[in-house]
Amino acid sequence: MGSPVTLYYFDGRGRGEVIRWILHAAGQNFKDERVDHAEWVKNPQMKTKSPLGQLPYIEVNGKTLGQSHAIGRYLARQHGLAGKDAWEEAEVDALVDFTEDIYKGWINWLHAKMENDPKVDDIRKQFLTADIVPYLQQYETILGRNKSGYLVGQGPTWADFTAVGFLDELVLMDQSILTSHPELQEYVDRVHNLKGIKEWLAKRQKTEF
Ligand SMILES: N[C@@H](CCC(=O)N[C@@H](CS)C(=O)NCC(=O)O)C(=O)O
Repeated sequence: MGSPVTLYYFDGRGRGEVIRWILHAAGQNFKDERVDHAEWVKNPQMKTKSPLGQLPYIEVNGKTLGQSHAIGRYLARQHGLAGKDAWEEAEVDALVDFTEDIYKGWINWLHAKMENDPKVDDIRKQFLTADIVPYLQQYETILGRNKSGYLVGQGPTWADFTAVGFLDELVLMDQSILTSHPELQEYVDRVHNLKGIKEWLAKRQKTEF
């Protein structure tokens, strides 16, 4: 069942959420330590304590590991959520990186919004009407080709958790975004209904991001 894990992240979904999904889907208990952002900014010791000066990081057996994708890969491998062989693992990594590329666009919009950037509406429009289009098409193509209902192999992997976590953010930006993508809506529902994820989503506190 893996060694006890403590996850340190801000009180939000962000880059911590995929780690939570992996652990919840795996049924592994963990300590979900929420770091107060104001405290993080004013207390430099908190940054020093983290392995790379950033969040998220995990603590396992007295050791710490940073970078959300390294953490995701490490945990997913332990729980059969990283692909069944080296090739599938590489495919999963490719899909995680693919989602990361467009997730950065979402972060760009979020920062513009939080900083009251006067260009925020243009950034949002460009992102929702242009930037995400080829990504949504690719997800549809891959799901259509793979037939299992998931992006890689015959079952869920953490590539699905990063993709659906991202699609969830899109829906929060524009509730009708998946209306013209019924296969993606079904995919999102399928992942949301996975054991462990479903229970987590039902009890998760609402946070801004
Ligand atoms: N590539 C890193 C990015 C980590 C990152 O940007 N963390 C942000 C929060 S999402 C952070 O720690 N910000 C506070 C700071 O840098 O002081 C990962 O995926 O973990």
